[in-house]
Amino acid sequence: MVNTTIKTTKSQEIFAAAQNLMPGGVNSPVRAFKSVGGQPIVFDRVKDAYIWDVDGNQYIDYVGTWGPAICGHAHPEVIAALHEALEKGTSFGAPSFLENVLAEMVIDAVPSIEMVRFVNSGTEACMAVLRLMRAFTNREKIIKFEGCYHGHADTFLVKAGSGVATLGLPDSPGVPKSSTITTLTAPYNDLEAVKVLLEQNRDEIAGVILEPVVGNAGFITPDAGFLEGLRELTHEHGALLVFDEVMTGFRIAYGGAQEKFGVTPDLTTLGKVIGGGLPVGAYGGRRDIMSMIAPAGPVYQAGTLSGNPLAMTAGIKTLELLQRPGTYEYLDQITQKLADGLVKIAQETGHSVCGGHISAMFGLFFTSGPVHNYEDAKKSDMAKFGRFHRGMLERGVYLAPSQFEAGFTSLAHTEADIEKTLAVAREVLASL
Ligand code: KE4
Repeated sequence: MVNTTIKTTKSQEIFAAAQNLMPGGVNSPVRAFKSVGGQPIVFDRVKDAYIWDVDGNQYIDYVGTWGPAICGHAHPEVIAALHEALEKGTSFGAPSFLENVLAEMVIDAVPSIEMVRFVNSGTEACMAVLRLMRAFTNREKIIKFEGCYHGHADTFLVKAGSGVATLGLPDSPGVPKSSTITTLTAPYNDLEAVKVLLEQNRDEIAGVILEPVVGNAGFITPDAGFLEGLRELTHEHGALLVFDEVMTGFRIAYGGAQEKFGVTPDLTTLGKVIGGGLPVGAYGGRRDIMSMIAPAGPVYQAGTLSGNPLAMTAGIKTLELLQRPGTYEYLDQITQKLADGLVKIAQETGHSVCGGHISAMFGLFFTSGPVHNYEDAKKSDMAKFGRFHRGMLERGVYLAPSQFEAGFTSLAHTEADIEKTLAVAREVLASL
């Protein structure tokens, strides 16, 4: 039996059955709660900032289906737009005006994007952008950063973050050496390491790809000058700069981290928010580079459900909601109250912690820190994080089930939700 004070009978029954049907009982590893212990709760429905599990327990949600629910779950205007779209069919596999609409919104919003291609996940977007950067530069090697996660394509599964870090699978079986031999890694925030790699592999690096604010090694922010330094170094070496904004896009700011920090990459990947909870990924950037993508150019990439009308509809409505005045001020205000409150309460109850937020993204490490990179993040007390996670869960607060993830707020989170979360956190932290 799981040592929990909340009634989770139905969750346990369903999850037990799931494990005979799907590997680990889940369709994405991090959902299995492996690193925090205990069993996951099985969701029944979500609305606004809340989750209800199959046993009827209610939770304040800080995962937001890993980012898409930035306007709150099941926003009435998104649902209404989807109902209308559904009447016209679920998939076309042909051009539709909706694709033009969302493409124009993305191009208008994201500084680096002059042209965009929609796909069905962040992984697909990162796979495509990898092929594109290699084709454009006629070079094969890439530089990524330890702890950053760019989806599960072979080439990126090297010192990756998120579920890979959580499960301690820095180099997953089944990934041939030939796929990773061209992947060079550096510590996040270490410009000197990047400079050395570029010089040691002169004229061989197609590009540098990173999360401009890390969410997959826990929440790690770029040091002052780091992003600007990468922009200069990649220019100097004829390499492309790629921001993976699958998580940060439209969350850190409407124009993403590149707008917030004023650094414009050559290519950007997106996902999550732009699908409003339906499967969408995207990659885009300079017109001269994107024009290489088939059928305009020779670089092949395709997808049956790419630009799906339902996903486009949910994305369009979500971005419309985010464009409303006061959105990012509100997100910053409530997330600051939450993140600063959690750090303060943890310190008051005797824990070594560090953490913070940028806009609607936050994180907390059980280490005095500071956390500048993945090595620092790995020094945090994972066991304590697991106990914290379970304690919060039992009191109706749903946090990401891994130290190597970030937290997400939404426009639906109220001041009262934040107050309640901080009160629960004080109780849990005092008991750890
Ligand atoms: P997806 O293929 O999961 O849509 O996107 C991959 C991806 C790419 N780049 C970044 C920066 C990402 O954060 C992600 C996916 N994020 C994880 C959460 N850390 C998705 C959750 C999961 O794997 O279940």
